[in-house]
Amino acid sequence: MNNIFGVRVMEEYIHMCSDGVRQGWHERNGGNLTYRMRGEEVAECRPYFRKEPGGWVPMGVQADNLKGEYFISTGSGKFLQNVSMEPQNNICIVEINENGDSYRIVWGLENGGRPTSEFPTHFMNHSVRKRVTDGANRVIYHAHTPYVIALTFVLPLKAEVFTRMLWKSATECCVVFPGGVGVVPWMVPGGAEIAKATCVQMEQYDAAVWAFHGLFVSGPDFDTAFGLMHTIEKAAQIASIALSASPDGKLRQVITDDNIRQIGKEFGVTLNEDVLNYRSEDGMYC
Ligand code: 2HA
Ligand code: ZN
Repeated sequence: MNNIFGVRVMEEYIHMCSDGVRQGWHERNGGNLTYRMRGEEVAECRPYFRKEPGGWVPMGVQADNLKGEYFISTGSGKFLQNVSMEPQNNICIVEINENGDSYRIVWGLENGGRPTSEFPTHFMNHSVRKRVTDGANRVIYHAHTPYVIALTFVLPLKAEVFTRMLWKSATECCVVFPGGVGVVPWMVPGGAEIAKATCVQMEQYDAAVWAFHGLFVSGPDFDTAFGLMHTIEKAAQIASIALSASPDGKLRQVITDDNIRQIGKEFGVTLNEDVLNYRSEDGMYC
């Protein structure tokens, strides 16, 4: 196809938005997706860039390791369900300036608009994930995953508790997120505080639960990031159903810590030992 939608990275990005919508994670304008482009992807898209890019917009945050980078981003207030129908009006490509503190739109949002309201949060977390993964992580994805949200009403808001419950919800979960998941307490969305609190978690984890809000994940490519979101949400679904089905909220039998260690060994993954050694005070949560 002789336009920007024929470029593979754009196809994959748009496909992922639709995948999230199909899962029921993106009511209205809920959720957002950003991708840090490779140089060759920028070159493939450049012929379709605006003749005149938008003006520089200060972000209120700064990152040295993202100077001059290009990101694909969903638009603020845009519905992910409309991305596949009219990508040019619902997503954009932004360029970061040489100070690493402002962006300008070089493609998309043809009817006006700006990148996602969570862009400062995504941007700061891209910076962390780029650093801690030696440049491997390129995707940041936020979704309103209902069962993860439901669990934040009943489990203590601690990374170790959530990780243990999610690992023990289905046998292969600990292989998909062996490092565990972080937890961020309730915060106002889109602000500097949630950006900072999430960055603290993303130093260590590639996923962070946002209490009463959803889930925030990172990955090297679209499939891995989506798969992480999907696996965690499905584990939360199983945990929610099991906890609801139990008359006293207790689980009769679970995957044991030894079972988890066995899986780690067989699959050759390094499990977060702090999580395995954690014991909740009342022993109720796995
Ligand atoms: O983009 O999900 O957290 C809307 C949101 C903000
Ligand atoms: Zn949200």
